[in-house]
Amino acid sequence: MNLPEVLDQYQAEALQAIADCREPADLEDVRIRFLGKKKGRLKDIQSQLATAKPEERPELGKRFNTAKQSVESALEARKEELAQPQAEIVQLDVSLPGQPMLLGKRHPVTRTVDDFKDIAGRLGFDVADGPEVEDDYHNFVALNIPEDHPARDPLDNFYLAVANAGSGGPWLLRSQTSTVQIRVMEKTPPPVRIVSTGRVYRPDTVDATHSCMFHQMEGLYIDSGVTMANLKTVLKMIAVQYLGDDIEIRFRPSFFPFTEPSVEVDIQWGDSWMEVGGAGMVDPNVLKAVGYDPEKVSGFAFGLGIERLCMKRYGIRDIRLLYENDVRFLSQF
Ligand code: FA5
Repeated sequence: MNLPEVLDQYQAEALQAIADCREPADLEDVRIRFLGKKKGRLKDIQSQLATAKPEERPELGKRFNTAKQSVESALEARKEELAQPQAEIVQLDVSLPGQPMLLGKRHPVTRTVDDFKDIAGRLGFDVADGPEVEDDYHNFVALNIPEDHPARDPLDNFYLAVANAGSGGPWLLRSQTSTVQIRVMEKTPPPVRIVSTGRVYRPDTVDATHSCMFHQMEGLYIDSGVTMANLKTVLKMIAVQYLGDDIEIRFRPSFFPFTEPSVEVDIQWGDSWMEVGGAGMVDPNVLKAVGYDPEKVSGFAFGLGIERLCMKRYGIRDIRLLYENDVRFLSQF
């Protein structure tokens, strides 16, 4: 056998012997047999190396080192393997109490959404749903928002790259839940009494009270003889049920293209006020767009910002805390 063959055989036999070891003590025997300084097999090979031709020696030297290293690392690896199961057996004490399972909780925004649905349900509102990817018609046109209105500006909306593809576009991530008013009225004759909660998207500059994604609850009540007094009463009842009897709520005259008259709704926020929603009497043009007769029915609509109401209830001063996914913060609620 020439030297490379001897090395191959040496390596193969050593690796097999290592794999066969069942105890750390067996491993030590194998180490002595193959690597031992005095009588180890390596010793023999080393002496053969000395007699090799000088020009073959560097190559053979390399081969020798590789074989030696592979045996050494196999020994080391097997040593760790053999140590492990034993350690596990020693560590496993079946009488110890188990690790407590961490139970998840509902996110405060989810809780607020659920609370609002409950409150609205008790006031006689059904729950409706609508898509987050909307077409231009439901987000703007049917809501009486004309082509040149600033609310349609590409800088104020997340238009989608599929704009104009297929029918119905341009498409965008809805900027308000008012879209659901239209979707419900399109397929339901009056009377209608619904709320709809969900995510909306706007490229607003993020600060303590603004996020690019937030939630709204839309409300819509259409029947004969619905008045602004009904709207104010319903909003006050929702605020009191969610925030308590002593909540101060204020209505400010405002403008929305789809309501006339329109108001903005504020709640007490420290020494000042926080805007939490918009509302008003549904504009006759909107009623006409869905085929209702504005001479026969009237109604109110409102859109509340869920996060801001949640922040008021739980004393959260910055909306960003709700979306940082910090379990230490979220587990407090
Ligand atoms: C609207 O979105 C109207 N659709 C509301 C409405 C519905 C009016 C029905 C009339 C009839 P506005 O843009 O003001 O209105 O938003 C309503 C509420 O959403 C705000 O009062 C605020 O509470 C919340 N909101 C608006 N922008 C943000 C934002 N970037 N981050 C968090 N909350 C926001």
